[in-house]
Amino acid sequence: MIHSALINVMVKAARRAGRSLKRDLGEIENLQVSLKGPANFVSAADRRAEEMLYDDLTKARPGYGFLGEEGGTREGTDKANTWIVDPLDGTTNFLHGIPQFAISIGLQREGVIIAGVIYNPGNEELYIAERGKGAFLNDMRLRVAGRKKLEDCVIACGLPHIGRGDHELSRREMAELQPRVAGLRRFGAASLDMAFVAAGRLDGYWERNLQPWDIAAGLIMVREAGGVASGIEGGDTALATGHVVCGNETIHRELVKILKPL
Ligand code: 2AM
Ligand code: CA
Ligand code: CA
Ligand code: CA
Repeated sequence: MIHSALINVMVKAARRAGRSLKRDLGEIENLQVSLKGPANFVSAADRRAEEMLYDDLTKARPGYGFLGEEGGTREGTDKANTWIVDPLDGTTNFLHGIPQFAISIGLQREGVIIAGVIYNPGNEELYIAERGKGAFLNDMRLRVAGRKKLEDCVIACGLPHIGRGDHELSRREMAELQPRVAGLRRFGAASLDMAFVAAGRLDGYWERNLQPWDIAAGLIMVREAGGVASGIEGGDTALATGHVVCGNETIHRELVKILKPL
């Protein structure tokens, strides 16, 4: 599979940052970990990976803006293009040695996400999407699952952390969904949840109170795999609101129907 020069830049950056995360994973005991807020951990691994991504992406595409979880906004001279980067999505998993974490890189052009790369360095699964060109997992073309009945579906969700989000709302969501699906899952890395939807491993996923870097790459991944990704109310508002729901067209519609009124 031959990808564009742009995708190659993103993949190369993701792989280098991935090697850094793997080195750090080997020594999690020695990593400096601090709290940004309740249950909101950040480690030297997150920061190191983000600086590598900033350096590589900025060197390859001088002038592009950069929005990263740890460093915030770094404006570029090119106002049309912005990298949206999570250097380590699933930090809590990472710090517990649970191999469900990823590097997530999205490229936003004139307000639209046009490319995404999600890379899990633990199992070397590399997800790629480019606008109009499809989504791929290690060069295999991806397609969302085809299940049409919620009762056959495995759906993933997010749960609010201590001190964040609406816990009562989350309980109502669970109470509605749990009895209607084949299985509910909570993996803890938003980018990979969306990549799993793109790959047809999960039939659907929803989560509230996310940030642009959690979902930028995931949104294009799901869409390029033929799925629908939206805000909870069904419009193209996920990046703006931080609430996301996705799946194939039917399951997405079913999820919105249940979640929107709650
Ligand atoms: P992170 O690991 O990059 O912080 C899982 O529910 C998602 O929420 C993950 O994508 C995770 O991204 C994010 N997350 C985890 N803990 C968080 C917290 N305390 N506050 C905000 N976001 C969090
Ligand atoms: Ca974080
Ligand atoms: Ca994240
Ligand atoms: Ca992160």
